[in-house]
Order: sequence, then C-alpha cells, then structure tokens
Amino acid sequence: MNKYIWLIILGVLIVGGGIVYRVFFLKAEKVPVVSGKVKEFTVLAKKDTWSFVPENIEVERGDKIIMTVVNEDSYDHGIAIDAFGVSQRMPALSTINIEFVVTQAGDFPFYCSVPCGEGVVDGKKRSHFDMVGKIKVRDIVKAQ
Ligand SMILES: [Cu+2]
Repeated sequence: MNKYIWLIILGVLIVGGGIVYRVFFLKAEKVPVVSGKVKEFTVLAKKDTWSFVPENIEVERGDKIIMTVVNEDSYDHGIAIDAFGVSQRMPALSTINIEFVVTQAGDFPFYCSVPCGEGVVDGKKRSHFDMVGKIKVRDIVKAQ
C-alpha cells in the first residue's frame, strides 16, 4: 500500500485514541476547567524574614490568578509553582506579575526558587528553604 495511506491511518488512530480517552476514560476531576473568574493577589517576600506573606492562598478551580509578587529584600528571590508551570526570578527590590489558571483542584506549594541565604528572625533561624507557601484550590465541579 502507498506509504501516505499508512500515514493517514496512523494519524486517524492517534487522534481517535485521544478522543476515545477524553470521552470515556478521563475522570471529571481531571478535566481542565476554566471558570472565567479572575482573582488578584499580592504576595510579599517580606524583608529579611525568608517568608512569603501571605503563605496561604485559597481559590477555586478554574480561576485565573494574577499574582503580584514584591521582593522587599536587597537580594534576589524567586517564585515557583510546579503544578502550574510558574518559575520566575525576582530581582532585588522588584515587583513582578505572574498569571496562570488553576486548572486542577488540590493543595499546591509555591516556593522560592533562587538560593537566597539565611538569617535569624525573632530568635529563630530562617533560610531559603523556609520560603514556602500553599495555594489551596477548591473544586467547584462535583465529580460524578
Ligand atoms: Cu530563596
């Protein structure tokens, strides 16, 4: 048979497999949802505390998040949210904006992605590894 016929058959199998998976096998809670709502937050990398303020953010699945992240320190930080493909450097004394859609429900950590040192805050040792926060995404669509 003509090689192009085989290529077309292969293409139909790949696309058809995707459609069959999406229609019959993909669970409702795994289907990406877009709510159309926009939620804006400001998160501070608070000066010389190695912490994000606030540390917890609550949103609903499908929301578009516009996050303004302010680095109050005179050294660099970063912010990364693995689940939503966010990773940005925050230069010293800068403000950055990140946008993403929370398509999945659950608890997702965000953390500093740039080694930024350590220090003592209120008698306790704090460091780069303490710069962790959490985005709690509530499910608005009930799974069947
Ligand atoms: Cu850091």
